[in-house]
Amino acid sequence: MSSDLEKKLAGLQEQFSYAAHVKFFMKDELIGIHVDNAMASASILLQGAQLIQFTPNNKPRLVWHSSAVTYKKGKPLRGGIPVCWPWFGPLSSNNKNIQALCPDDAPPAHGFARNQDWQLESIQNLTTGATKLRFSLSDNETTRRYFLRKFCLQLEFTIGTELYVSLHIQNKDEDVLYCSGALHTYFAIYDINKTRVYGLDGLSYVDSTAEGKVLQQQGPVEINSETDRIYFVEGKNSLADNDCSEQHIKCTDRKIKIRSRGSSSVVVWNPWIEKSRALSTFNDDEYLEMLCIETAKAHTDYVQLAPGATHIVSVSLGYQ
Ligand code: TA6
Repeated sequence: MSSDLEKKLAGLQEQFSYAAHVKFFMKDELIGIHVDNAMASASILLQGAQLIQFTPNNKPRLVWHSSAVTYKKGKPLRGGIPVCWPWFGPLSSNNKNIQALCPDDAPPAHGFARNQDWQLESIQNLTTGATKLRFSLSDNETTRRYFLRKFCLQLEFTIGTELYVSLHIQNKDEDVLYCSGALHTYFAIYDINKTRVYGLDGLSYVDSTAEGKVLQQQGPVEINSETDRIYFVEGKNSLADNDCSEQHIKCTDRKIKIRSRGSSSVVVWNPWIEKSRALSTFNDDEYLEMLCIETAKAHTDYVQLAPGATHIVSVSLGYQ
């Protein structure tokens, strides 16, 4: 454990000594916070403000991560809810306005937000028994290498019987900010061969495994090969209560409800057999127990923010 990390850990423990049901931890090169309250448990790393597990009390783990993950500074972790920002996927597959904001010739896949240390701003023990945490990331010397805009990201988690996550993206620059991204949630499922995703029937999707061909979903989504799709849910960009997109994952003994707001695109990903073998920090057979359903602003559903404006993307997930 390096002395800088020890000092940072001790500083956080002192700063947040008032908060109940939380404990800071160190895992290899990373610091995280573990929440264990009357409703659920969760673990969130400062790097990427990345939640790596969420388990409602007396229920199976809901948000999954690979048992092969390593906890190395600046290296993305495969699992939990990585925050993909300021672009989704390879920069080259994004709108030209987003590409124009990145001067670097080696842009990281899914942007830099998940590789940066975020600031833990606040912890609240709510009267409901849930725990609310807020993290922030603002532009800095490193981000300016990859992105020519001033910004402030705020990421809020409410750890209760359900998990609520909201990402606030604020343009702090004098020029328009273009970006894309996703809350790239990895769900723990019982068996991919017995899993169906409902709520996408009839929607168009871009099939990333078929050179971006646009197809239409017929019935529930079944996974029986590498699946990497961006579905488009029309007009779900406001935060109005009734204006959310909802999907369900059904798998033998489990039914998971996903409700997203401020997002008109949903990514469905499972690497299946061959890709699992090629992926780093991912075991060959782990495709059987995970499925990504991602609340996104991806492809043509990207964000255009006037100076000072904010866009909010949120998702709530839980067992039905
Ligand atoms: O969300 C689907 C996807 O874009 C896949 O194409 C695959 O690359 C996955 O994300 C994982 O990305 P990562 O950069 O974490 O390996």
